[in-house]
Amino acid sequence: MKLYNMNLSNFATKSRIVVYEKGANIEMAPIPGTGMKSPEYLQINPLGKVPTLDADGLIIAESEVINEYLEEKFPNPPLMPKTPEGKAKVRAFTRFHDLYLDPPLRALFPQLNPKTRDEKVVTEKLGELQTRLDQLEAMLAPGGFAAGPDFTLADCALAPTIFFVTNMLPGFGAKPPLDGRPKLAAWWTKVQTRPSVGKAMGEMGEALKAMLGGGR
Ligand SMILES: N[C@@H](CCC(=O)N[C@@H](CS)C(=O)NCC(=O)O)C(=O)O
Repeated sequence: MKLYNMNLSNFATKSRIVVYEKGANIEMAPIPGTGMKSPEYLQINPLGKVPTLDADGLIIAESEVINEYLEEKFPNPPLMPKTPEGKAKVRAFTRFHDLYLDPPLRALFPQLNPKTRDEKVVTEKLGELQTRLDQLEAMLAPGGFAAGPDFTLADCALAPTIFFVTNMLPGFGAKPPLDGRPKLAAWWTKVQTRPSVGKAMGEMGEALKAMLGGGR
C-alpha cells in the first residue's frame, strides 16, 4: 500500500498518524507530476487533494475514510471504541474537525502574509475559528484524550490542525489559542507525548520551517 502524502498537510498528517500507530507497512509517496492538480495525480484522485491511499490497487480518497479503512484493516492497536456509543463519540469529533474546525483555519492560509492580507477576511475567519475552538473546549473530555481515556481517531484528526492553530494564530495578532481553554491546553500537552503524534508533529514542523524558508 502507499499513501500519497505531504508532510505539511493537516489532512495527510491525520492519516500518517494512523499509519504510525498501526506500524503498517505503507509507503509514503510524493505527489506525482507538478502537484495536486497535475494530470498524473488527477488520474489517481480526481479530487486533486491529499491524502490518497492506494490500497494495493483500490484508491481511497478522504482522510477519514482512509483512517476508518486502516482501522478495520489493521485492528491493532485499536483506535476506535468497541461500542456504538463510543464510536459515535469519536465520529462526532472527526466530523466536527472536517466540517467545522478546519474550514476557517484553511481560509486563513492565503492571509498569512501581512503585506497582502485582507483584514476583513482575517477578522471574520479568526472570529469563526475562535468560536470553533470554544466549541471544541466544550466537547473535550476532561483529563484524557479527546473522546475519553483512550487515544482514538478523534485525536488523530485534531492534532495536526491544532498544530496549525498554535503556530499560526499568534501571527495574526490573535490571543494565544490555549489561553482560557484549559481542557484544550491539557489535551494538547498530553497528545504530543504519544510517539505517533510526536513524530508527525516533528515532520509538520520541519515542513513548515522549509516552507517559511522558501523551500517546499
Ligand atoms: N476532506 C478532505 C480534505 C483534504 C484536503 O483539503 N487536503 C488539502 C491539503 S491539507 C488539499 O488537498 N488541498 C488542495 C485542494 O483542495 O485543492 C480529506 O479529508 O482528505
